[in-house]
Amino acid sequence: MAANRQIVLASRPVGFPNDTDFRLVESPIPSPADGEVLVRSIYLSVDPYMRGRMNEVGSYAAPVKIGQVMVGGVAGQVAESRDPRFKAGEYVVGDIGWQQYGLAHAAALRKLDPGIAPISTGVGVLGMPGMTAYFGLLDICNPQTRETVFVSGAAGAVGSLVGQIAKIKGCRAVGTAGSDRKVDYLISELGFDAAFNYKTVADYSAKLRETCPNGIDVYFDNVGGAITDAVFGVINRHARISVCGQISQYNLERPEMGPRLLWVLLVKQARAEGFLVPQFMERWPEGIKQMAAWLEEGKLKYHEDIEQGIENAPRAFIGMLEGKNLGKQLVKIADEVFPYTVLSL
Ligand code: NAP
Ligand code: FER
Repeated sequence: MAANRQIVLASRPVGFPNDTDFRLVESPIPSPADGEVLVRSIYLSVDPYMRGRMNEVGSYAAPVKIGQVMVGGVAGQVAESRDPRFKAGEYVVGDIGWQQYGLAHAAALRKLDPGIAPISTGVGVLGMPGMTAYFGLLDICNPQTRETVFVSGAAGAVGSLVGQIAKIKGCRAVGTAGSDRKVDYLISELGFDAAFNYKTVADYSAKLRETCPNGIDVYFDNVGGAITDAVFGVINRHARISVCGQISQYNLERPEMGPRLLWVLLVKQARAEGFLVPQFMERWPEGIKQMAAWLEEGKLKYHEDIEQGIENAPRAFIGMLEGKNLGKQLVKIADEVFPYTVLSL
């Protein structure tokens, strides 16, 4: 019988992760029990939250144990089902992890319709990152026509969608990203009104005043750190800040110190709110439906960077943390098999 290739956590990173923190192992392909489904991974999503799960102390979720398969969302195909709701060959999304095959409870899987969009979108624009952009912007910040929406980490999976949703809502969209290529993509491909490269701009405050002449009404923060400190200096009265991520802090060995800025919220009568995307889980169908409609209408674009092979998942993950990705970073684990045929292992 074929082996299941898996990537396990080998050691806990100190600062930035590297290849040796991961190990490729092989184990037998498991069999589903009653109510379970065996999923064959096609696209693995690598996401910033995984860095937090590699730490010894968890925050909102338990750490991955040493030797345990790395956690991760997968778009794949049902290889074997012991639940009446799923048939072999159907496309699904689930928390399968960094492995070629994994078990899931049927209730924890979501079906994908390949007729709506390529299945890779199930872990991208029509999945967790897409719902993060959709609810994190619209629910947390309630952007209004002609308001200025600023997004950090703007060329990534979440940020690239946030700016486009802001445009759909009639806002001025401005963002920051880590390369000139990304900045160009935001303006010429995605329709951002302005963007700048935070790695080459020295004075963030001056650049924010230049690119956001009317101030910032809505800030969608993917990054934290010095960019966020500067944004606080230009927010308007009644600004709303969506605290989505703080990726500039995830790989630090010691916490960064910064200015004390809560007084800005006070004098601007502004609001900052953190969120975790599963809190909107009951409303994901509504969000996915709307995002799929915008895709169909050509109002929303997405880009995927795809690394090949389970063995390259660590490289793809580390590359994403380094900013090598444009849009959503995925790993292609296997090819699709013609739908609705029974797969032999
Ligand atoms: P992503 O933006 O596709 O990829 C991560 C990007 O972060 C990189 O491409 C890189 O782009 C940028 N980055 C890395 N180090 C940085 C630094 N020191 N300063 C500034 N930018 C840096 O990832 P994503 O999946 O869309 O996630 C974006 C953010 O949303 C993350 O903070 C993530 O934790 C958060 N998130 C939160 C939730 C939630 O429920 N709250 C859900 C999903 C994601 P550059 O080239 O621009 O540096
Ligand atoms: C989740 C909660 C949070 C999740 C992802 C996140 C995969 C992301 C958090 C972050 O990046 O900060 O259940 O599902």
